[in-house]
Amino acid sequence: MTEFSAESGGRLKGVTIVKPIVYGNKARSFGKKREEDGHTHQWQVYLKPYYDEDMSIYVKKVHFKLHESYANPNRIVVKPPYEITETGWGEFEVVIKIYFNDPSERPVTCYHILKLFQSPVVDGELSSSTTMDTKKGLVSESYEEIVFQEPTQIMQHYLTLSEQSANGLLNHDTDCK
Ligand code: SLL
Repeated sequence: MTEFSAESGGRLKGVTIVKPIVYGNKARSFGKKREEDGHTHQWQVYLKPYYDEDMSIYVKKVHFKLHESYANPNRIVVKPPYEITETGWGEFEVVIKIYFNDPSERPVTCYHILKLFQSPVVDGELSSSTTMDTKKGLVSESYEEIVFQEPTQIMQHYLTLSEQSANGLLNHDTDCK
């Protein structure tokens, strides 16, 4: 039995739940600079579960903050797929802020450098990878774990339900060795 005390704000003592996630972007070159706006690529930036679970059970919304050169840089996605498709010409940092269905759970922020061009140097970070695939185009992804320390009872319920919705491993380009 896990200890549950009202004094601790209804949090489950000693309970830790970890959710593996993947965030990143895909990009495809137009092969030329577009006349009207100078854009060169179409890209998608996204957040997805590492296992094929339904994140909407515990995620309320995902806020993608794009570069200020975009007309409306603050994009909110309230249901999966947590993804934004855009076109552009440059690389920049995307701020991905994840809000949870339990408002007492603080939002988690991830930072992703949107990649359009394959750089000649290999990524230094072990948790991220950039690959070039003839079918998928460029894919740049990071692996992360959201750690829920002493969640509330309702949050634990959401997190467990979401795990039960998982069908197994999704296909990922990040090699987490
Ligand atoms: C750079 N620091 O100079 C970066 C900025 C900005 C990217 C990249 C177009 C937006 C639009 C776009 O790709 N902005 O025109 O809607 O490389």
